[in-house]
Amino acid sequence: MVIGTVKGDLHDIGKNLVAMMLESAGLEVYNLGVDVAPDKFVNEIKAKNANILALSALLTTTMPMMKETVAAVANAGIREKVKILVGGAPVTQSFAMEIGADGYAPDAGSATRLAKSLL
Ligand code: B12
Repeated sequence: MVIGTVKGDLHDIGKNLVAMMLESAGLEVYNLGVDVAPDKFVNEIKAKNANILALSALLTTTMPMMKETVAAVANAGIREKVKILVGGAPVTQSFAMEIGADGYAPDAGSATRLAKSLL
């Protein structure tokens, strides 16, 4: 799994909790950090052959970057091979559906259950 906070956003406490929980649940997690551009996510998905992409955003102003990242994954022709999870305080289930993500979870515990159910 590849995880990161989207471009323009420097919040990482919640994202790191999600990464730690998923790692302790047995997933191989590549944490790209904060302020991650869409093409970097795409390159890492390809390089690591990841089947889950987890995106975090804490700012309403960076939520659109989640949509751009989903679009970049689709444009790279790898949308079918990766499940996309989104989260962060301003993110909702309906936003996740609107941008074409595969799932949303409100906290690290439910993110872990969701990721396992999608695999
Ligand atoms: C800590 C903090 C900061 C720190 C970040 C430090 C760090 N290393 O992360 C600092 C001081 C750097 C910061 C900066 C800013 N911040 Co700030 N920050 C916060 C604060 C107080 C807490 C966030 C946090 O860590 N919460 C604790 C963690 C555990 O919770 P969480 O992030 O929500 O994560 C959980 C879930 O959301 C979920 N989750 C998170 N990611 C993911 C991903 C996936 C895939 C899934 C499934 C789930 C998931 O699971 C996590 C664990 O349960 C919030 C207020 C708040 N109450 O949220 C404001 C807040 C997010 N910040 C805000 C703002 C405005 C800013 C600044 C713009 C301020 C400024 N003028 O400079 C800058 C932006 C910098 C940038 N470009 O990103 C606003 C955003 C408002 C908005 N509507 O967009 C908030 C809401 C404060 C406020 N009330 O105004 N901030």
